[in-house]
Amino acid sequence: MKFNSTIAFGVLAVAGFTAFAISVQEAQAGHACAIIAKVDRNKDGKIGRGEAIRAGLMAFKKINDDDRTLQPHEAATRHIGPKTFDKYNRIKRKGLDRVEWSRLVRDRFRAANGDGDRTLECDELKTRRGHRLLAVIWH
Ligand SMILES: [Ca+2]
Ligand SMILES: [Ca+2]
Ligand SMILES: [Ca+2]
Repeated sequence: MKFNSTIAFGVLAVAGFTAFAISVQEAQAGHACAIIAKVDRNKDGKIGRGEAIRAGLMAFKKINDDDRTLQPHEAATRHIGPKTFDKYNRIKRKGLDRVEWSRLVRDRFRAANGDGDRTLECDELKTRRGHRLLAVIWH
C-alpha cells in the first residue's frame, strides 16, 4: 500500500513538472508578453527590475520545498545548470538562497534588456535572453 502511494506520488510529480514545462514553452512560443500583465505592478505595460525580482521570488517560492534554499534539482526545473548554479551559490554549504537567486534574476533582467533602458518591453521578452529571464520569473 505504501509502495503504491509512492508510485502515485512520483506520477503526480512528473505530471506537475510536465504541466510546468508546457506553460513555459507556451509562454516562450507566443505568450511571452502575458507575463507582463501578471507582474506589472505599476501598470506601465513593461517590466521594471523590481517587478522582475519580485516575480522571481514568487517563482522561488513555487519551486522550493519547505527549506530556505534551492537545491540543484529544484533550480534545474528553471534551466539553471550546474555551472550557473555554482556561480551564484556563494555560500557553498547551502543551496541558492533568496539573495543569491535575486542576483541571478537581476543579471538575467539586465542581459535581456537589449535597449539598455530601465524596463523590459514585450519584444525583449521574445528573445533568447528574454526566455532565460522568463524561466526564472514565471510562476
Ligand atoms: Ca511595470
Ligand atoms: Ca529547497
Ligand atoms: Ca528595455
